[in-house]
Amino acid sequence: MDVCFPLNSQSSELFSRAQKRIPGGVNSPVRAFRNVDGEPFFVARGEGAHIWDVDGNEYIDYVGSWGPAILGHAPKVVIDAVRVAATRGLSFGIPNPLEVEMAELICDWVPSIEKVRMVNSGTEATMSCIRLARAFTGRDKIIKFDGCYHGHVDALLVKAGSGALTHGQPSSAGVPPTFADLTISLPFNDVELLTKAFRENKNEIAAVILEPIPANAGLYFPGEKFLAILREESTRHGALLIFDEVITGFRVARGGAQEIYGVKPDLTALGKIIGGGLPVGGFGGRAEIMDQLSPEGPVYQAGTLSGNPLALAAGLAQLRELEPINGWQLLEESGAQFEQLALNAIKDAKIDVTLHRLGSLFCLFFAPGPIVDLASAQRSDLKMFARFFHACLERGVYFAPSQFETGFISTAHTAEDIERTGVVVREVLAAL
Ligand code: KE4
Repeated sequence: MDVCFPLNSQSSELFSRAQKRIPGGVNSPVRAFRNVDGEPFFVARGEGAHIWDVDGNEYIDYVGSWGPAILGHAPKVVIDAVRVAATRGLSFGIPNPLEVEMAELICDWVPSIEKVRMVNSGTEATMSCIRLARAFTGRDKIIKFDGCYHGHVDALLVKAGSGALTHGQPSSAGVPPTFADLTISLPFNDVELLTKAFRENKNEIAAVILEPIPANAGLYFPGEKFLAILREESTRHGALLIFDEVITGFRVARGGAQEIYGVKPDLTALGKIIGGGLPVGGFGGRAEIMDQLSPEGPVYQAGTLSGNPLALAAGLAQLRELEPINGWQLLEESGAQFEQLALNAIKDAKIDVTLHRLGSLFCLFFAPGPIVDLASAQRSDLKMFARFFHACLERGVYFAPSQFETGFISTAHTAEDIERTGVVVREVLAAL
């Protein structure tokens, strides 16, 4: 691939039109390139690990639609499944066989999930988990962690990560103080403050919700026993433990982060990968909790397009493809190749960069380590990150346009793609 200096006349023209009719010109804030003082390009198409913008510039894509594209863009198995499903009709609002197949696959791959309900986004999944936990426990308060992002749920837009953090609204306007007051946000990995919060809110905590591997303030990891302690403390205090595995689910392992760390949550939120690129979320857990949901129980939760046959056809095709190709092994090998190249480049660079990587997830913090929570992630040099981002983009490598996001490698990234990326990262870090 030649070094490309993005021509962006058509993207610019589209962006100025978009800004007239769409707030910020985008349908989701993270796409706005605000954190990197830039203007977004507009994508024309994607194939495998590559995307092309409307001006014909080609990029190796490490955003992958923020997680769903674990097989890369337009994988044949998914496209074929969607094509067949589409000829049968797009939506019925009637139970369809794919809903049963998806529920059985999720429960088989994630043993903590005895029953599951499909929704249309990760936000709907976490929102429903919160409502369910409050009903099941009869309590109102929620514990979350600074920098963890769980979608744009009122109850969880308190010190949130991802775009909320990127755009300086970790605690969003429009959330009534009475809602926010029911959410206690703590520093991730801080066991002392966790036990204190439980002590000071005795019998009032309905649930603890977290990304078991936080990926929305950059990528960092739970301390040695942190997840096990969360499990013990939640059980001790009669609170539910909710793992938001919208990013990690089916990516870091077939059974997600809970498989890696051997900790069973009471509820799990899912999304992204399970839709194969179409709008799907899901949430599940212990049957006695899930059976509180209408029409079985008193907790109402619904959706016109929940269990949509096209979206489930895409998600099932994608998930089922991962096993025969041993996708998780492929992702680990590509992740390790990227890590080695990046670490070598960092070693020779004259600036502080901390690389975190787990499987196909990675983040380059422009800050010295250790990075264990939001506060340490916020030490990053955002201007340096922005320069890094644009210099890589000019060389045909598209990383997430924010320091407070995570990179995604797919099974479609070839050794050559990653080799090329290593060369670009080395060149750019050396020039910063
Ligand atoms: P959605 O409602 O965007 O499908 O999912 C919300 C969500 C929930 N939980 C976790 C751990 C998530 O990462 C997300 C969404 N992730 C962001 C990117 N970090 C989506 C990108 C965007 O907001 O446009």
